[in-house]
Amino acid sequence: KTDKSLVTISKFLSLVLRHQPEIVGMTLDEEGWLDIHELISAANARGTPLSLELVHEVVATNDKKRFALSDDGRRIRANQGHSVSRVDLNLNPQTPPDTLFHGTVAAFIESIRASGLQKRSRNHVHLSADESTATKVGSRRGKPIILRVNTAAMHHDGHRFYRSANGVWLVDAVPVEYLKFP
Ligand code: HQG
Repeated sequence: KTDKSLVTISKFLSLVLRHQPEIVGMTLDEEGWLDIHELISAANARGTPLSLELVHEVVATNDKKRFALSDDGRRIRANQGHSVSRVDLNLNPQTPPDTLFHGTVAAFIESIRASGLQKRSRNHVHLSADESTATKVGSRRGKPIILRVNTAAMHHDGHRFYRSANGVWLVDAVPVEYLKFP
């Protein structure tokens, strides 16, 4: 298997497990899980070659640890990034570090200054623990701009933070008064 084929499978799994399970005729459960064997059958029926071995390899080697297996190994879900609004990952609120980072691009700055960070199509605003990760996130869209988030103040003011299994910080919104622009 080439790295490229694993990336293709990771993209397919992200699409199904975060956004559009209906493309394989499936529905995520309330915590975002799908039965792996049902997923494999559904993918193959749709012409996307998938096997248990490939699923395990993608889960184990994925650069951002995007997917998790259930304890019994029978189900799979995406660790974060969902747009399926029904999904509640059922994470416990956690105290964030005093500062987190958000990587974005210049085209969005005016709007962010007006309305803060909004979750847009996803279920949460995604924040990074370090600037280098935020830089990578921003670079997906162009020249990155890094915003610093005063998470200590947000936490003090009662905003709830969650940390996904792969280390991404999640919050409902970041009002503009907690943002520091470069
Ligand atoms: C922007 C990837 C205008 C925000 C990454 C971002 C991450 C606003 C875009 C994960 C805004 C949403 C999520 C406002 C926020 N006005 N624009 N008020 N508030 N935005 O993709 O954080 O590889 O939904 O700055 O690594 O870019 O898929 O969020 O540019 O972890 O696993 O609206 O996706 O992970 O974009 O990325 P996204 P994101 P994966």
